[in-house]
Amino acid sequence: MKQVLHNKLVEKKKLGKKSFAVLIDPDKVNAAAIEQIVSLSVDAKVDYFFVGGSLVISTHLDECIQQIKAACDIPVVLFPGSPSQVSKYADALLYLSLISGRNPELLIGQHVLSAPFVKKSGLEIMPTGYMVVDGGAPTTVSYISNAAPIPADKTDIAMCTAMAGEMLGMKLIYMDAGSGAKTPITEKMIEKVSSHIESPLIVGGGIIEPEKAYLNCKAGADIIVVGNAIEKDASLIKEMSAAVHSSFVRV
Ligand code: 1GP
Repeated sequence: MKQVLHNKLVEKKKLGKKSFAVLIDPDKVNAAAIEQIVSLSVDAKVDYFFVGGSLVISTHLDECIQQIKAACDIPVVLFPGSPSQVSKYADALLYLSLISGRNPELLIGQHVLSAPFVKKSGLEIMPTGYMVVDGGAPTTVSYISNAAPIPADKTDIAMCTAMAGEMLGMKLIYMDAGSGAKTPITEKMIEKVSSHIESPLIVGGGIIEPEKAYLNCKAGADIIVVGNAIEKDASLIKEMSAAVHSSFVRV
């Protein structure tokens, strides 16, 4: 199996380099918005585009990714809410297992059903332990997943969940307070989790200020994901990216 992006991430983590990912929800952007986001992202040296959403209603996922790929070299990583959000035009797929929940469908069920199709896609598959943390608002992800999030102050539960995910073979851990979360994940939880795993740690959900992105990185996040705030104000891409990259930690 391909491991190009994953190897790069591991390498970056060893060097203490942080990455910034812009999340594009195909439901919320048209071609003009994608053009603007891509252009600002290239200028701001954004590291990845994550594409997907808990509920993608529109049918232009392929077109959305093809447009991004035609305009730049920034890798496109699928962040799917369901197996229908797999596109061969992307570079990689976060192969998410919702390890914070107890919904068997999202732990393994949907993976079984879509395995041959996913394998045939030729995408780089990145096994990802996906942990939803309470962000103070009922988000689409918690409703759709029908699974309780980890309480925001239960850092030990988050730590043990991430450790278990890693020992089960997940190559990445993604802590998500949910898109549009009122309260993003605390630095305390990020510190606790990151100090107990070796895998790169992705953090997102409700990050609206560059300062927060910076603090999250200092606490141990390796990739910061921002969606909502950028949909509202694309000019934030520059500041967010600069904040994440300035948090470089020499290790
Ligand atoms: C959600 O982590 C992502 O799954 C990003 O969240 O849209 O709130 O930035 P926001």
